[in-house]
Amino acid sequence: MLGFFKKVKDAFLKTRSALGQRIRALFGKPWSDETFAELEQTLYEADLGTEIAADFTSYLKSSLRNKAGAPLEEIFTLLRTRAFDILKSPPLVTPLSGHPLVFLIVGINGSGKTTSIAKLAHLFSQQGKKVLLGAGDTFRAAAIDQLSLWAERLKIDIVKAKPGSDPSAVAFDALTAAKSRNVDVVLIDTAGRLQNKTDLMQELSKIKRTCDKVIPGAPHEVILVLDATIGQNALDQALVFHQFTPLTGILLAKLDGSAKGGIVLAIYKKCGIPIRWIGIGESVEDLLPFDPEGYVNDLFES
Ligand SMILES: Nc1nc2c(ncn2[C@@H]2O[C@H](COP(=O)(O)OP(=O)(O)OP(=O)(O)O)[C@@H](O)[C@H]2O)c(=O)[nH]1
Ligand SMILES: [Mg+2]
Repeated sequence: MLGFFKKVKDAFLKTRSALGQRIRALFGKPWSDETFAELEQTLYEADLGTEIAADFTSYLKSSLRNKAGAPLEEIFTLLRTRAFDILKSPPLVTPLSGHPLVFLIVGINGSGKTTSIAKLAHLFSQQGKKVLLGAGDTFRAAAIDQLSLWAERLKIDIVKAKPGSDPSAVAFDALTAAKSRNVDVVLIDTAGRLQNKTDLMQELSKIKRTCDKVIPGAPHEVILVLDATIGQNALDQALVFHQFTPLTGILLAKLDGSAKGGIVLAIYKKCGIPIRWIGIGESVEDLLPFDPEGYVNDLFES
């Protein structure tokens, strides 16, 4: 069976094989303190972040204390076990019966929000669910057009308003329509925003409050779409968004163009937010559920 990383494109495979190879080279000979220092650097370079790099290194060091000459396979197993502990994630929220599952999709400009909404809409439609889109990015007419085009292509309902109107009002209308039309899944698009623009970040809290007024508990899922190609910056973004609108999950887009696979673990560790899906291209089929087991096995492929 194809491994998780093998399904994504060549660029990303580089992280995996490079990491496995370096660990093999480091521990394929008698190890010393220097070996562990190099391991820490290697993990850091694979974008696992300083915290994980330090944590995994000290874990390995103490686990191997009296085990000079332990086989390489044991070293990889230790690393995988440590990674699994971080990656345990809860299932998606189940809304109250009779209510649609509402997703609010957030992120910085150009991270891949609108395209990811189309992918999710396609995924849920394929599962036989009735989907409705909310064009909550009212900032630009082109954003509304882009989502409308996807709705048309996917033959899915969309609720939209004039450019410049209040995104909370769109969310209100979308959820009201969803209730009356017996929709299963609502996906609300939002305008891209930089995490340092406080007023725009507060706007997200307002959209969230509005959703809750129409459907108590909504949005059930607040998904941050992150551009995988930006590496460690993604971590800062996740933290700030999480502060303003507690996130329930992350969709890591553009993983096809990235060699920054280690960021997944760094995000879990730092924010405790599970990665739900990964984006691996520009078409609606280019979405995969994140598979922690496949990811860890492939990241630390021995
Ligand atoms: N290669 C690749 N490109 C992607 C992926 N997801 C999105 N894109 C591309 O990234 C670009 C931006 O995507 P959008 O979906 O418009 O991003 P956005 O976050 O909605 O952008 P704004 O609304 O302007 O903030 C488009 O050219 C998409 O086709 C992915 O998984 N892989
Ligand atoms: Mg958009």
